[in-house]
This record gives sequence, structure tokens and C-alpha cells, in this order.
Amino acid sequence: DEVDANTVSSYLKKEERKQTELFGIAEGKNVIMISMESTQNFVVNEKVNGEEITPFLNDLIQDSFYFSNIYDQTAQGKTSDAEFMIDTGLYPLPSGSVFVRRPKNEFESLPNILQEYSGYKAYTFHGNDAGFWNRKQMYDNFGYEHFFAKENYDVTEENSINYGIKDIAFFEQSMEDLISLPEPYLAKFITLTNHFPFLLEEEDQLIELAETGVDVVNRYVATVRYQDRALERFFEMVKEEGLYENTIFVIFGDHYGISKKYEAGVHELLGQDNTPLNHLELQQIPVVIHVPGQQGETIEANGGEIDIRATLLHLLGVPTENRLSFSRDLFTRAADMPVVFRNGDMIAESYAFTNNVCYERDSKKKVSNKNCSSYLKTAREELEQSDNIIFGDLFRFIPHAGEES
Ligand code: GP9
Ligand code: MN
Repeated sequence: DEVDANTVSSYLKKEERKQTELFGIAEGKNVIMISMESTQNFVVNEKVNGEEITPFLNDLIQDSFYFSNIYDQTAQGKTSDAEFMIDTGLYPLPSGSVFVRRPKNEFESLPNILQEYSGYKAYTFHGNDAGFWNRKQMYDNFGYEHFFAKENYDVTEENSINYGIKDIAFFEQSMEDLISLPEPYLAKFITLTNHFPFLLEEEDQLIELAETGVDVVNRYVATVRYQDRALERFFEMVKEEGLYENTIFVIFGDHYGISKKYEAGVHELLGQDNTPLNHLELQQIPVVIHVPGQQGETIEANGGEIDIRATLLHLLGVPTENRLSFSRDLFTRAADMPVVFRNGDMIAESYAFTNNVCYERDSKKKVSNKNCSSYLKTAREELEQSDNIIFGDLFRFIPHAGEES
């Protein structure tokens, strides 16, 4: 209730939020967000048989902000957890998906913030059924104007595989609706083809399969490569339609694609040992923010998927001082703030905690758990406060930034 709401408010307001010269560089631009299914960061700038897995993304990164140390923080809600973090700035739940468990809560959603800030309208494009992950209901709650889901697309045997319409057809068929949206808009695209078990017809195989001992990984390389081609096609069309210049593009992997069960293939591909620390590092997802005309820069700071939201708001010039959110702008994120995982793991600047062991990251050596304890305390507090907000539906009691408090 209100007492809990005050506790959460004061916890989050302790933190200082800094401005940089990048604040507002994308002010007023349309926002195109692309959630790349199951895309891990190890594919970026990696080659198989001498061929880049993601040639388009690798090129784009040259002219983009590339956040090269960002971790997947999703839990059982998978794609929906990724969406939830970015749309609300809260952590996913310890079990299940918030989309399914708490679709009627009050949230300070990204669509609502952008609407309030500058009249943005928000839309989602995705080839699966509108009811999957209870998206339709949650999107209505978040304030999306419309969800262009499966029934919006011409889905045939020919143009679909696995979960549904293939990414190239998906982007091509989305264009007509994209160009008709009132500006400014937030348009979220969620890809589908690079989903386990990573199936692809031969005609769509644009790279030779990898040759590790794990077929899932060998196929993954090809579905990621196909998705990369779909992104390239999308950018071609966006340029043809004259939408490119006035848009900020936020592109990220939603979560891991290769689970522990198949990870030996990744270790083999990358020539690394199977260690708990390597497994933890493989939870990195690519995060790329492209602002046309802006010089490229790689930002190596540690961060989590949840931080994408504040980073975008920073570039759009939306003040977040009075927002209650666990998202921290990646340009200024404090180095000693751990990246928090739902399974009890955490990553800090010099230490990482996984499988109940504290590691020194530089030496990769096990060290006394004391070295991790203050970070673990922060991690527990973060998750507890976030869970309290969700389970108590505390935004009902917290004045929104736009309102008088
Ligand atoms: C389904 C797609 C995949 O619509 O988003 O879901 P996932 O299994 O990754 O949560
Ligand atoms: Mn997913």
C-alpha cells in the first residue's frame, strides 16, 4: 500500500542521474525498436568459415552507439520479459511472465511517457498470434495504439517457418502500415525466425552451417545470418520511404538462444573452455542504437537489458528524474552498480557471482564470497523493491512524474 510505495520511492530517488552532451540528440525523432529473437552478442563480428555471421549489423555498429557489455536479464517470460523491462523499467518476476500474471497493474509505460512528453503514439509489429504471452491485453494496458499481429499479415506455407512468417516477409509486409503511422511514433518490431530450434529452408541459408559437434548451434548461425539479411532489407526500405533520417533505431537481442544444454557448440565455435564465467559472459546480448548522422562509438560499460529504456529516454531528451524505474542510462551508469539477474547471479565491475561462487573477473579466479557481498545486497534489494511494486501494484499510490505530487 502507500507505506510500501513511499519506501520504493525513496529507494529509487537516492540515486543521482547525470546528464551528458548526448541528452536530447534524437529529440522528436520517430523511434524504431527491433527486438531480435534469441540473438546473443557472441555473433557480432564473429566469423564462420571466414564469413561474418552478421555483416549488416557489424557495418551498422560502425556508425552507431554499440553497447558491448550488456546482459540478458530475462527469466521465464522470455521475449515478454524483455519487452516488460524496456516498457516499464521494472525487473521480470522470479517465475512466470508479468504479461500473463499482472496484466491489469498500473505501470509507467514507455508509450505513456512518450505520449505525455511529446504526443508520441506507439505501435507493435509481430508475426505471431496477438494472444501469445498475453500481449494484446498488456499492450492495451501500456497504451499501445495498435498491435499489428499475425492477422495483419499474409501468412502462407511458402513465407513461413517455425513460429510463423519469416522475417524478410514480415518486414516487407509491415512497411505499408509503418509509412501510414502518424508521427512522431514508437514502432516496436519483434522478429521471429531466429527461434529455437532454428529451422530454415535451404533457399534462405545465406551462410554455410557451422561445423561444431552441436547441430542446434550450427543451425543458429544460419538463422542469425538470415535475420541479419532481414534487418538489411528493412533498412533499405526505410531509406526508400524517406523515413531513415528522422528516426532513432534501437536494436537489441531479446535473450539467449543457445541454452546451457547446447552451449558446448558455442564454446567450440569460439575456442573457449566450458566454465561458469564463460557461460555468464555468453549471456550478453547486442545493444545497438543508431542515430543517423551521429558518429559511431563503442560503449564498454557493463549494463543490463533493463537499462535500454533510460538510455533511449536520455537520447530523446526526456527527463527521468522523477520516474520510478530500475533502468539506468548506459552513458552514465555507475560502474559499481551490479547487473542483476533473476537467478541470484550478478556482475559488477571487478567481480561476478554465479553458481554461489564469487569470481574476480580479471584473473577469472574464485575468491572469497565477501568480495561479492555488498553487490549481492544491492542485487537483492533491487529485485525486492521491483517485486514489491509489481505484487502490490504500487504505481496506484505513486504520483506520476507528469502529475503534482
Ligand atoms: C513469440 C516470440 C517468441 O511470439 O516472441 O517467444 P519466446 O519463446 O522467445 O518468449
Ligand atoms: Mn524471444
